[in-house]
Amino acid sequence: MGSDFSSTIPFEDSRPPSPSPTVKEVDMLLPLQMPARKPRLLLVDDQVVHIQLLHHALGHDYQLFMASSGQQALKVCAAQHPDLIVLDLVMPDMDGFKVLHALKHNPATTDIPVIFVTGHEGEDIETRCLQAGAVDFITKPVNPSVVRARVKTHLTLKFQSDFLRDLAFMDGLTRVSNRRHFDERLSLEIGRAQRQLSPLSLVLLDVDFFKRYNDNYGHQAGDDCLRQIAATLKATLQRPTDLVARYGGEEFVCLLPDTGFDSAMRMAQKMLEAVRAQAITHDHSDVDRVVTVSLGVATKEPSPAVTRPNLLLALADTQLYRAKHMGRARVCGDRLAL
Ligand code: GH3
Ligand code: MG
Ligand code: MG
Repeated sequence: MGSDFSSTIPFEDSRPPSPSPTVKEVDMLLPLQMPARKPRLLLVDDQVVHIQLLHHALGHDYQLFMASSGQQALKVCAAQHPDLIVLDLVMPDMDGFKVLHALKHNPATTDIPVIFVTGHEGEDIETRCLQAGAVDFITKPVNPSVVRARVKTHLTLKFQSDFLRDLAFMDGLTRVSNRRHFDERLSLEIGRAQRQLSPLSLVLLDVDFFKRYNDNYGHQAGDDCLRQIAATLKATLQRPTDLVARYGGEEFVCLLPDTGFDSAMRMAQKMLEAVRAQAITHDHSDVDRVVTVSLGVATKEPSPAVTRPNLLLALADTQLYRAKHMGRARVCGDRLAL
């Protein structure tokens, strides 16, 4: 089964966009969502002999991490972010229930599936395990084929639900975030900027003379162009907290946490140049022979003042309008008045 997890087939984007996938199509898509890396498992048991047994059953197909106490399990979890945990129920000091409780109450670990392993049998204990939030229950002595099969099933379910969640936040054409994801992140980041007194910037970007591009090169070429621009913007932004989203039509928006006005203006200029450097021919643009973009920057400077997301967006929009009005293929920006 190792090979099941070791390859992913690139997802081909075919136009025109189809309506929501059917159940059959989703079934066909989901098995492809296994990560290219080996899935990561955390094995927790206070008895070395049991860890060795599990290691023997699972070591070939997975990257394994081990812990011999509840406390250690929580530490390894925080450091290694396993995809699934096989957890002994009976341990001294901190038993499996306490570990599970701690995992479920931490947003960073609450989605990690946990399979309990115990020497106790019976409906009561099984019910308690499942009610506590475990996804499954295995009894000792552990049968290697059973543990392999259950681990594989629950990993598959985990990766499928991760994939569906990502899909709900992704723009189908360009594969960057969609408007919904952007709106959620913007509210979160505004709150964070207020609390931490850090700056926050937005860059709104619109393709110049894109209607003429479509009219002359066709809708398919227009779509390809949008995909290329999205990829370029993503490559230009390098901080993991930066977000590129398709705002709608031929407009994109970039969210830059912890970024002041001068840095945001520099980033916007870099994006302008990166898109131009793609050299996508556009013989019908009035500003250049290649596809260009206009950009509007808005910055919320560090302040505890409450800012509505729409205010920041409206300022970026006004600046984008100015950039268009001043001749396109340029950056305009302003700080939000507090
Ligand atoms: P400006 O420089 O003032 O921004 O002019 P423009 O032509 O880019 O702006 P306008 O708003 O007049 O036209 C935008 C065009 O973008 C119209 C529409 O055909 C095209 N467009 C919007 N969404 C998509 C898309 O998903 N795919 C393609 N191929 N084109 C799109
Ligand atoms: Mg537009
Ligand atoms: Mg446009």
